[in-house]
Amino acid sequence: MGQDTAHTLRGQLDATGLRFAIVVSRFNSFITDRLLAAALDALERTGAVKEQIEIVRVPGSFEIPLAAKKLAATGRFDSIICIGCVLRGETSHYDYVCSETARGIQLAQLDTGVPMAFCVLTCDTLEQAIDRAGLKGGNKGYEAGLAAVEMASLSHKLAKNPPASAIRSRSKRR
Ligand code: INI
Repeated sequence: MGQDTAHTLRGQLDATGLRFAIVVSRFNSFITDRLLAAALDALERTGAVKEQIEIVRVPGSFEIPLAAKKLAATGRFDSIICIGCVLRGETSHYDYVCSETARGIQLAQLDTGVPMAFCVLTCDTLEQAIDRAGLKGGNKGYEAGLAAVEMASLSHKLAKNPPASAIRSRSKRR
């Protein structure tokens, strides 16, 4: 059977009616603010309006997983975008922050079932980060925004569940 004939499920790039949280680290905010702007642009271009988006600020990347997990546990969001920027210093601190942040975000999405887009840059230099936050390498925030929309849509299809907004308006009616 060719790929064209196989039944294929995929998420749609349509944010209508979906709710998003964006967890943003203040550390290296020169970079994370640019990633945030691009993530918002991606959500808006796919149909989200500001009432569907909540932004939560945390001190550094290491704090992102806990905030993301708590937001997911509220049941109010269809997808969460995690934004940070870790730059290599002279010690092994960088390695711990990178690996625990990535591991924590992965665990948080697996534990809660709420998709989480990973937009934590892990760079050797500020120049590398600048390139990925809007210059040479495009903007990873935009990619993360699109991934969040696609995964929210796919996740509802896989679970045959309505979006969180539909659950909330149904319970309000009761
Ligand atoms: N946090 C970052 O997001 N990026 C960094 O580059 C960074 N460095 O280099 O130290 C960083 N450290 C802070 C860390 O994320 C925590 O906020 C801190 O350890 C307090 O828990």
